[in-house]
Amino acid sequence: MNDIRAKIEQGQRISEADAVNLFETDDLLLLGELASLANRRVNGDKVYFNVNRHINPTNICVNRCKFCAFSRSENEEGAYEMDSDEVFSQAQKAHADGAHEIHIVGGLHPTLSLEWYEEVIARIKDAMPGMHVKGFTAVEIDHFANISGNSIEEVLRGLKAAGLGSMPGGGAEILAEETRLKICPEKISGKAWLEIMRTAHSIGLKSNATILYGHVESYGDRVEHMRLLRELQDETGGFQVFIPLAFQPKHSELASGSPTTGFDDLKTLAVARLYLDNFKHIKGYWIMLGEKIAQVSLHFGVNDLDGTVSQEKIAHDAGAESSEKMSREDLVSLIKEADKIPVERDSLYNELEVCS
Ligand code: V47
Ligand code: SF4
Repeated sequence: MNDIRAKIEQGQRISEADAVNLFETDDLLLLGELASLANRRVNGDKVYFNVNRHINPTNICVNRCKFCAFSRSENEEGAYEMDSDEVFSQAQKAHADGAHEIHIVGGLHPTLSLEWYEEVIARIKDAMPGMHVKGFTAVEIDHFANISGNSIEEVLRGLKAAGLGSMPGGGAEILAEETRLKICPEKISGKAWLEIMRTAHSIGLKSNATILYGHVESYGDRVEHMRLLRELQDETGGFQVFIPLAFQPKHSELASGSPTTGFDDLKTLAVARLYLDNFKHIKGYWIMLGEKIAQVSLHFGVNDLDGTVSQEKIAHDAGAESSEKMSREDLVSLIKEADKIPVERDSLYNELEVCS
């Protein structure tokens, strides 16, 4: 531990073995101290948030990952599919409520065409040019390539031309292939996920990156996942933020699992901050962490709390107990009460307002 501490204090990169050791320690307060040191060096006491809304156009999905309680098969009870007017009117409502970003992700629908998605984005951007559309995981991009016959790069270029501003980090799950096969056997491989992100970055689309933790994976899997991300980030610099997603265990095929502990949540966020030294931002996604752990995480390396969110479905279908949205005012006071400086950001991390 002393060696690792010295490396971090001197701003040196830590190794995979160091990261596993950090996961294995029970000295949570030491992890918090070191992660706070690393975070302060790049972000000071600022904590970012944005005003956004999630839109999930459909939950019909051909993949049916074992951890997912959101997806349905076609014609199954609870399956839904919005028409483009509905997606548009949800975006309009978000705009009227002051959102700067809409986050669009959904199931892999067997028949909705790539053109349908392009038209929806173009319509939103036409009516609300200032609205940032962050949309479509690498898994959806692969699906669009399959149904359209276009290459990954053509799909990404088409969506970008229609107005896509950046990509969320979903679909990464666990990139280590053996464990990935256990939790989402139908999904694109970890290698394919990374390749799609590489292509997105190469055409100027920034993206986020996630990890889904707290199910059947080992600490070694978590570190392998972060190693692959750190290497790609060294190459492209295209990732904006890393977001650990705490597994919500209810109503899915992996439903026998228990929720993550606050201890593991804070540890995972702190190790991410320490190992991913080339990611400027680490997000504490309050929807999955719960508001209280998210607040404490601001002293464990986290400098971003996502946003007001509004209408979250993926975590809540799997039993998340957090609210489905938070007001801007509540987010600001949650950050201030943790003795940090709230800063409203846009989707590309430009500062909009320092709320001191
Ligand atoms: O890819 C599915 C995860 C992801 C469960 O980029 C689950 O800013 C926990 O990626 N328990 C989609 N997680 C959500 C996502 C995301 C969320 C917020 C912000 C950003 C961003 C991205 O949700 C999926 C999957 O990894 N997921 N089911 C579950 N039961
Ligand atoms: Fe489909 Fe995504 Fe759910 Fe997997 S996580 S079943 S790809 S909606």
